[in-house]
Amino acid sequence: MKRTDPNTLEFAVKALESQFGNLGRVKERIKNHHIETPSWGYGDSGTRFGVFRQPGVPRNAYERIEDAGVVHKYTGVAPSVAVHIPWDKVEDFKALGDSAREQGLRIGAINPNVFQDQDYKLGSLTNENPAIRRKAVDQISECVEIGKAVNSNLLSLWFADGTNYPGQGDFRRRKGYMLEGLGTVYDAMPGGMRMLLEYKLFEPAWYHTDLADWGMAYSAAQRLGEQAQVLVDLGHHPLGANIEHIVAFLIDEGKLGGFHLNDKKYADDDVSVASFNPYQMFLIYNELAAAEDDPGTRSDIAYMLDQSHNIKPKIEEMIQSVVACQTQYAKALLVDRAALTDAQNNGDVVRAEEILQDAYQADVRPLLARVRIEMGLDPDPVIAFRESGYSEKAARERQGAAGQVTLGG
Ligand code: PSV
Ligand code: MN
Repeated sequence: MKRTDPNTLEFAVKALESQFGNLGRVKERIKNHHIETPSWGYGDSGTRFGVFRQPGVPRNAYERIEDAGVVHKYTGVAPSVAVHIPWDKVEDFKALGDSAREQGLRIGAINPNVFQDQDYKLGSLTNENPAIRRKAVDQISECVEIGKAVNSNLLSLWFADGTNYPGQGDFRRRKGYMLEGLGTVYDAMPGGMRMLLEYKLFEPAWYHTDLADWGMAYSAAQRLGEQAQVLVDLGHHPLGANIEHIVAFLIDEGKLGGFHLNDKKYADDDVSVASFNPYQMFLIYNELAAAEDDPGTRSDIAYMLDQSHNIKPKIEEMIQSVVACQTQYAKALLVDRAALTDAQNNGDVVRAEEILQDAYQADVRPLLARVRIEMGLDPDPVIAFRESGYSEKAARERQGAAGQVTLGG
């Protein structure tokens, strides 16, 4: 980790420009590419084997938002924070929204937690007990109200609902319950609000999950209507799934609502974005950048991190992850789309792949440093954050009650 050398920075940006042409538009797009950070990524988190507590972690929702403000301060592109209810439940949500605004932030996606209450052991919206189904609907509808109070237009839904053993539940009956519950919540949403449906192959249910893959989430979103879309969490697929293809398909259908960005090696590992598989992240961004260039596509896609920072210091990992997104997005913006289409039309497989590689292999770090300088930021956000002394101050000041503990992301 070295500071950007101002003498070589301009030279490196010029070298990129001589290869890829004027970068003015690319820089503007990077400045406007916003990544939302999750409140639950700032608190202590871990695995089912344990939680390693870190000094200075926030003790409540207000302090989590304060930390999100710091990530925005050093990156300039993380102006919103997702909340998880009841983890972030406060008396006065308007006051929480105001406190976010004071830090230059807004509250983004509202995520109801319908997976930890003891009542949900056999399902929330899909529970055989109508009283429990109603309880889940009420809890999610309360999040619609919270969204209205904090001026958020995103309701982000993930369900742990599923079964652990064959015979435990009736797939089709549960499917009906799921659609019925979602329909009630959908009808309670105000006009501008979007419902994002997040699917996951497995965990904590090991036999089947009610919304197991993009096709099931897509089918539910189709039935619900325009305001329902699919959320792609990068960790929620079987190993080897072609996520960029799923992304392209959903974009084309106008049904890609958002992302939970992270990386994985084995399962839903929730490690930092692009730490294992940067090429996959590049190929996903390649589809997104191409869609942005296509005037016919719906472009209201929410980019959100969903990671579990159990080993790295949380704010640093968050900054690192935002930068990792910017890095792969910047590379995707360098792809020569006209040349790529030409190579595809001519069946030139080697040239097509080389065009992608030209962009992917480019070192965009000087470009991102240049962008930050133009935004009035320090070119090296992790180093600048370390030098600020914020972590040491938080460790001194945030003594006492342990904060919220989460076990996944
Ligand atoms: C589930 O694994 C998930 O990805 C959902 O988005 C949850 O809301 C989040 O992690 C936190 O548990
Ligand atoms: Mn997620």
